Amino acid sequence: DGLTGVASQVTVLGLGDMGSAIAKVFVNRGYRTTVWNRTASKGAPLVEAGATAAATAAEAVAASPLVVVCLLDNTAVEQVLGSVDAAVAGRVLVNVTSGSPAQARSNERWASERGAEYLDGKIMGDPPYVGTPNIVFPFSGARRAFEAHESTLRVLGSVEYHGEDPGAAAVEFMAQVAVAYELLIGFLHALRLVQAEGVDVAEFAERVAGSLGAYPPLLTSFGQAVKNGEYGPDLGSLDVQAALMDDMISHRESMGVEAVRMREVKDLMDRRIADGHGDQGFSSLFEVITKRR
Ligand code: FVH
Repeated sequence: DGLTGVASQVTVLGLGDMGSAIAKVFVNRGYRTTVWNRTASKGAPLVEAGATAAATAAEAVAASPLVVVCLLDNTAVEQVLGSVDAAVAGRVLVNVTSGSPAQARSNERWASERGAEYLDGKIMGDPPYVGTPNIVFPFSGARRAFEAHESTLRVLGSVEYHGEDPGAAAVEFMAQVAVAYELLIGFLHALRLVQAEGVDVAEFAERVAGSLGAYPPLLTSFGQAVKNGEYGPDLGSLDVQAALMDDMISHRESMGVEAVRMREVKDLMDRRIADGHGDQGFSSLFEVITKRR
């Protein structure tokens, strides 16, 4: 069964762009790979490459000790696992479908009630990078299952283990996605702003790309400041930074560009200053984010 030893047989449920990339890597690395997809025709290229197509999800699960689930969302996961039900007994389920920590914990309970072990995984990267170190898979859940199958999971890319809480990988994933979305939506607004001022957006993007090298040390110093609750005047004191905010906001508004994020920054700065911490820096805004009035 899936709870002992290294698997040479793997099942993949879900053959969208990501599931197909995962299955292809297993086939290429010599794993006896069984695949299943709701729309069966998507399995054809994998069968041609050497995989075996199962007629049902339950048959696919029965074929291998290790079962990787890669579907659109948790609703699809619940539907597909519901059709499999007791056939998961003795299997290790590795669910790499995007979803929340609560969903991961609920899936773990479902698997455990049926005698399966559950690992929640998330995917940070795109399908072409599967099988390379340039895609990251955070995992969490049963340590025993992770350690038994770590070498197989490493075939997929860079692997991190975040502990026994099945929700931990989703916590990491959702926070990393949030950082990316917040950064990128801010960047798109900046592109709107410079374009409205007649600046070449591609050239501006190149300059921003060049300046991103300054961020890693800033992020790690913010992490330390928040952890220790000790805030130096990073990016300058808030008193000085706040003096710019009205101009930032009115410039955006004058160019017809959304200013909601700049208003939020100004509001946080004003509150931190009102609390008597105008001598501290940007990282200290963490304190007012967590203490809403
Ligand atoms: N593709 C990417 O770049 C991102 C990278 C970051 C992580 N995501 C997550 O990976 C999961 C799968 O994404 P995907 O790219 O493979 O998505 P699709 O190509 O749209 O394939 C979706 C598969 O899910 C099946 N499916 C959907 N609903 C159901 C259902 N109710 N019952 C059974 N299967 C279902 C769908 O089947 P079909 O439409 O082909 O019949 C596909 O196999 C996802 O969580 C991303 O957030 C990928």
